[in-house]
Amino acid sequence: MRITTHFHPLSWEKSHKYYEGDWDKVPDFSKIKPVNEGLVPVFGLSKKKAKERYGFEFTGAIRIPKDGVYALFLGSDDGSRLYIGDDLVVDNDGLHGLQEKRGLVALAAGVHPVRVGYFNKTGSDGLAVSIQGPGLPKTPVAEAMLSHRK
Ligand SMILES: [Ca+2]
Repeated sequence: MRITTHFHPLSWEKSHKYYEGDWDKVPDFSKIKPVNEGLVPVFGLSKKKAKERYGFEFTGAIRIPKDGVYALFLGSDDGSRLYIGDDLVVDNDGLHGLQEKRGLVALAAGVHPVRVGYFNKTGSDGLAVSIQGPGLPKTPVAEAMLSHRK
């Protein structure tokens, strides 16, 4: 656990890249050509084109209200991974039905880069990202907490 350094929010876009493929784990999306990409308001699967064998990578910036230890929750079917900066904070990877994993990270007040990788192989799908921290009951990460380039 460490305090992630601040970065300039205007250098980041809140976006998604959509992929199609057959994976058993979240792949290295940087090595795969996306089918589609664009801005999205929140983490979610609304931009999917297929029901199975697809994935997303979401990037953006999350606004942290005050210094403290935060819990990040990642619920998914199938696998997902959440990074703050370069740190893997929640690892919910692999083939499984809907399940939630939690990770703890100490964060300074301010804006931090966040990245979520997700895939669904077959059957049902789902993705939910939540946060809990000092004075902040567990809540889905809302559009107001996420930044993108103006
Ligand atoms: Ca599935």
